[in-house]
Amino acid sequence: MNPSQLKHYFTAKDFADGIWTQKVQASKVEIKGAIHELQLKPGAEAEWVFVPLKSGTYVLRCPIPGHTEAGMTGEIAIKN
Ligand SMILES: [Cu+2]
Repeated sequence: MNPSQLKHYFTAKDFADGIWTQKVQASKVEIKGAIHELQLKPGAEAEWVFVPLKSGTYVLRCPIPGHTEAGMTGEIAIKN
């Protein structure tokens, strides 16, 4: 969910290679197949259903200039 007035990206290098995407659901559209990146426009909401394949810790960030520096980062840990 992106509750702000700006668009944001959700980019996690390597993360997309370590999962199997079952579907991405947004509004009335369901997308199936390999997904590597989502862009959420202001107010947008999307559901990403996936099966993790590889365990590891992946860094995610918003690559828009200034956003990573402002702390728009995170971590996804997949454990098995
Ligand atoms: Cu951002």
